Amino acid sequence: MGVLNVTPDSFWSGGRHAALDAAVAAAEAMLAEGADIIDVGGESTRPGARGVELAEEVRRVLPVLRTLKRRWPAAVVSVDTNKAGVARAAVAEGAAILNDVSGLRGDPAMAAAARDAGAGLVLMHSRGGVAEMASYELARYGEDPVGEVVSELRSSRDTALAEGVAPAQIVLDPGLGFAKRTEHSVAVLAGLDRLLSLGHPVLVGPSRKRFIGELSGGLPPEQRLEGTIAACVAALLRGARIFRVHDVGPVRRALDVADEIRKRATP
Ligand code: HH2
Repeated sequence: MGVLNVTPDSFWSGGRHAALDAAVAAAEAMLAEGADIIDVGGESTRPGARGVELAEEVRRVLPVLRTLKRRWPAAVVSVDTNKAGVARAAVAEGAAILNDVSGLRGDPAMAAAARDAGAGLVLMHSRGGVAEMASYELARYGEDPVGEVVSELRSSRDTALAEGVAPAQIVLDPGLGFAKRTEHSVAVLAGLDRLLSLGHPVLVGPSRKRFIGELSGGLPPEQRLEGTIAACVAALLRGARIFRVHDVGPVRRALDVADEIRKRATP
């Protein structure tokens, strides 16, 4: 899953494509490099980011989505939003997946939007609102952080099911770096089997995040590609199947090799 941020303020400048032409060119490059999904997002969750009004988010996301679907009708496009209004407008333009970083906490109508469209629904673990969810403010856990993440995601999943979303529509994401210090992101990756036990495919989004920098001795975002690849490969071997990344080519090449070995490994 290639990240296409149509925002002026996302944390990694290499993933920011606010102008339509730049966004379409970036999507074309990611598709050529082997992306199976393009994830279009119009609202940054970087710590302290100002929330975006519905109309502004629609204005950012829709023209890009429309252009992508016109140029590549078979492309699978997801929309990274926690607003049901954006989600409904996006599926009307051909988005196949709704990626909700709030795990249905942001807008209770999101599940119905996924249900009515028959769209895929990514439920990511986070805590708090947009401005604080990617900070350490709410990274307060007891003895079993992974257990807390799994149980909070289970309740998001149960809300989706209660709203009539089919189990096969749902993908779960531990929300790396969201209300998680480095130790918590590492713990959820190491304990991915506990999330998989809920019975849904798992998506991970480690791309160039702060925990990767911290684990590599304090590197800035531009030097976090190798760490990103390592996290994706480790997650693949722990059962993740969708990888949300800025650098589609390098990650795809690494995962193709690792996956071949995984498939042939003796149990
Ligand atoms: N991470 C970000 C945004 N959306 N969605 C899912 N499912 N999983 C993630 O880990 C995830 C996500 C944050 O990264 P990015 O989009 O690069 O930054 P920003 O929020 O600043 O636009």
